[in-house]
Amino acid sequence: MSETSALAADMRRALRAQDRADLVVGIPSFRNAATIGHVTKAAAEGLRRHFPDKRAVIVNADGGSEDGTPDRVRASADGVPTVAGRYEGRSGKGSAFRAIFEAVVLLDAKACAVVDSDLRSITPEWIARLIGPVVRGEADYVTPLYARHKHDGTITNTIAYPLTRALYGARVRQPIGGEFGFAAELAKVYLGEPVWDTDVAKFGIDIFMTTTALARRVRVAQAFLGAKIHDPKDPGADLGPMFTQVVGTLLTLARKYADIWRPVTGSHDVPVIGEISAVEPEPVNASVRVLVEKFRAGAAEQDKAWADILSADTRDVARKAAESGNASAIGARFWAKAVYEIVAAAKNRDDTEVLARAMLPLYFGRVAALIGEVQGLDQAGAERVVEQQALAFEQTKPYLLERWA
Ligand SMILES: Nc1nc2c(ncn2[C@@H]2O[C@H](COP(=O)(O)OP(=O)(O)O)[C@@H](O)[C@H]2O)c(=O)[nH]1
Ligand SMILES: [Mg+2]
Repeated sequence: MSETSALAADMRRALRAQDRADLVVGIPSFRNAATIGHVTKAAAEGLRRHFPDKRAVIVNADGGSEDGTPDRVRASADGVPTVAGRYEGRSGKGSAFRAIFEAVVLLDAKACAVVDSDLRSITPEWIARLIGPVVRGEADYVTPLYARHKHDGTITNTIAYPLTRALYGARVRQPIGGEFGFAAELAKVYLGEPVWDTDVAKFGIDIFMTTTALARRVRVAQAFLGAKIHDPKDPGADLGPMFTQVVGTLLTLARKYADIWRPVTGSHDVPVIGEISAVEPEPVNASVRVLVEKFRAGAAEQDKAWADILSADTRDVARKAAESGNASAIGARFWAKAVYEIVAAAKNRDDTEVLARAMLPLYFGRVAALIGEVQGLDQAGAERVVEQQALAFEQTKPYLLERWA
């Protein structure tokens, strides 16, 4: 049974007790007491400095932290009205966002920004750049653009960015960055979609928001935010569940929006808000040894699934690369083809999570290969490698269309 609301009674009451608002800043959290105070302070200061004439409310939707996370928000809001509490329903970031969308509607707000609670590098300017374009009527959906260390954002770099770009034709560099700005109408669209029992309630939320915005052809802009510094995750150690949630959602949506992406060829730039400047992000660790081991173990585990999903050629190359521990065989073109075989398999299947799990070992292999490809390169050099890979996805798209048909 699907919950009809993610807002618990006490949060709903607290929101009703507020006057209506123009702007909402939403902060999802789960055990972020150490960092959320700084995020709240930056949000409050951004609202005060950049939108002095607007009425704003900060909404913290928490997953039941025992470390006092919502208290830190209340204590750090510097006089900006704040509603902080626990959301209802499945635990996950997406349920927290659902509660925030509902708060936007209840407060009759016009625009909202959401920011992660583990951010160290957020400044008041982020709020201006995320909500400003929506307030000024220049965009309906704003994605972040930041400098990330070359080993951070591996799900973004290997699949979310290149696949979203090739499917929907928009060069949204951080489709799952976590920080977004959007118009209230879009929040209503999100609430109306029948996704809240799926991985969208978890880490599928970001790709759901971006894909829905692109498929509906709303006006999208990217906000340059400098460097993203947050609690880092090692791609080998931490990212398996997040990968299947993001990719499972991506595949489900590819199925739903096939009529929209099939005619799209090439891609176009998405406007950037704010001056892009060079910034040095903090290094993120990635263990190639762990990645290659996960590639090997996952390949053995998924061998039967691969037989159903992948072409004989692709399976053969992937198997040999995994068995010999030679991840460099998972180059950009090969990776694009393998991804497309899995996307095409989603045409006639509901179990996209199974398909995402079949892709996971290949992703570990691809990340290991990519770490090799960007070795010794600076930020700009690594960025060029990611762009080359995105081009490979665009150029290989006819293969997807062929397999889809
Ligand atoms: N409410 C809630 N928030 C979550 C949950 N999982 C993650 N978040 C929040 O979602 C944001 C992004 O999560 P994070 O782990 O930093 O993911 P990443 O930065 O994408 O690797 C943070 O603000 C988290 O506190 C959850 O289960 N419930
Ligand atoms: Mg984070």
